[in-house]
Amino acid sequence: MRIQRAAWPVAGLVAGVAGVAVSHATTMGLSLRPNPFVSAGEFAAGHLPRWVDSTIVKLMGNRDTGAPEVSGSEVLEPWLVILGFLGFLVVAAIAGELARKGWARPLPLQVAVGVLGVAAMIGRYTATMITVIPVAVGVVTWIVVLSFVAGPLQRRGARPDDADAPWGSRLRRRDFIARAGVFGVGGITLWLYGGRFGQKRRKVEETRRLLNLPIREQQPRAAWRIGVEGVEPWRTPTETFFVQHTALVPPAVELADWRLRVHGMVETELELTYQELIERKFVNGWITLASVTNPVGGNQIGNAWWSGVPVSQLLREAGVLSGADAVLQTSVDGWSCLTPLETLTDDRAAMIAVGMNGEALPIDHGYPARVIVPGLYGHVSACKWVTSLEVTAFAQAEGQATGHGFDPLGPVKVSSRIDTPTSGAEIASGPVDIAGSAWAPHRGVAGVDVAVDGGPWLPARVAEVPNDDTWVQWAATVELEAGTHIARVRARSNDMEEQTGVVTDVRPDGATGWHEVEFEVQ
Ligand SMILES: Nc1nc2c(c(=O)[nH]1)N[C@H]1C(S)=C(S)[C@@H](COP(=O)(O)O)O[C@H]1N2
Ligand SMILES: [Mo]
Repeated sequence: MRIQRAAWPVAGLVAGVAGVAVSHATTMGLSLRPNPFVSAGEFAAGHLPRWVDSTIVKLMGNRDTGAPEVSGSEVLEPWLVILGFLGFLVVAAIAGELARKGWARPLPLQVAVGVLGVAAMIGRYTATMITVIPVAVGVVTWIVVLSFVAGPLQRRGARPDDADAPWGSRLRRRDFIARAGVFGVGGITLWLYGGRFGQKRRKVEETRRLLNLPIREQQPRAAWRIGVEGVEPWRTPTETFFVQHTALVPPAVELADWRLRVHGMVETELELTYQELIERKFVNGWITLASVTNPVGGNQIGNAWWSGVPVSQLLREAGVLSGADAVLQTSVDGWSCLTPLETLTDDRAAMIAVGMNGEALPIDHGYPARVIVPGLYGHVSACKWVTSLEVTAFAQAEGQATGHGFDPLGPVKVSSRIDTPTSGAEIASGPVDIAGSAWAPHRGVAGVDVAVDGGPWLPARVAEVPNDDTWVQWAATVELEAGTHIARVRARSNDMEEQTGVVTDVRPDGATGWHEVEFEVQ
């Protein structure tokens, strides 16, 4: 009888530990930094009342040591993490006890803990969906394991002979002990070894950070900014640059294992190590990368300072044979795309990029090397973690990415976006600044027009740009009466293509239509 009473909290503990272990392993596997307990500890330590902080510093008596000031929160942090974990174990045991009355009983408690965990994660870091995954996975594991381990303790479904004393059944007791044992041991093992997940990525990340590349840094000039608040930065910060790939987990490539092959319809095959690649002539350039899947007004577009080796140089070294008109780029992860040969050999700055915004290429953006071709959408050109360039012909080959109903040539369409005002904004009366960006990569933007409430197109001011491969910032100032207004934008490329107002979907060759916003002037 006594054993049976303890069995419920034990089931709760086992389930809780399993949940924490799975959450921890997921955190590591996704290479997010701290698990929810560490996040919560850091958060709590960062919000200590001042008197707690100063008391600890006094207790530490580190005035006479001459050591650098230790803050109370730094001292307390590891203890807060442990405290949080112990607190969780108590809650887990209580959840087990609650399960006695039915499996759904502990649910509110478990969900509440999950909400706290999510709050801890996004309170400390940027609120991306991915930081929530380890907590969600952990809570679901906790719930499922609890009902499974406690299953044999439940009266329901008992056989007639043991209906009155479920614990009296030896079979059920054995069943419970087996389940609790397996999940308990499994949970603790996973907890101890879960740190191995994602280890490779952390190691690769370490190497990447210490790399010293011959990159010439450049900051955007003031003249490239239109100077209106609310416009997306002209240089997209790496942290907010859009990320698109089919791989669930981006490949972590060690430099020693990486090679770039140039082969196919060439006179001489090349196989370069990373070192051999970066010893070649370097180019740097401001280039805007857009995705064909970017909807009108969307953010699947970014502008960065890319550094690398011209593709044309490698192709020249290899010697392209006649009859070739395409290059099949293949990634370490198996993704591939077919790129028009001409765009890799003409005057544009197509490159094997190893640097982005003055630093070694981030893993998510294709470390150690990816291709960037000015003027082409990513799906036909921007192979990340690239390892092979096969010179071929469109008639013979097909890239994986070109088989999804998207245009195989992939030139970026002339397009534009209003960043401010945002849709639904309420603006004070007076002159209104309407501003945003416009692009026609490699052709360049010749002009931008704005129209308000279906009125005539008015030319916008356009900021300077260093070259035709980037987007431009634009702005127009209009006097508007109080009420609801609609603003639209259109751009024109240097080769006189005007952005069409005809609305089409992103398939097959990129969305069209004018971006418009509706806002309120007070
Ligand atoms: N290996 C690999 N490379 C890839 C992709 C991919 O799924 N796998 N997606 C492509 C697409 S569709 C785009 S738009 C760009 C996006 O590059 P980014 O993630 O650096 O912004 O990468 C391209 N390169
Ligand atoms: Mo894309």
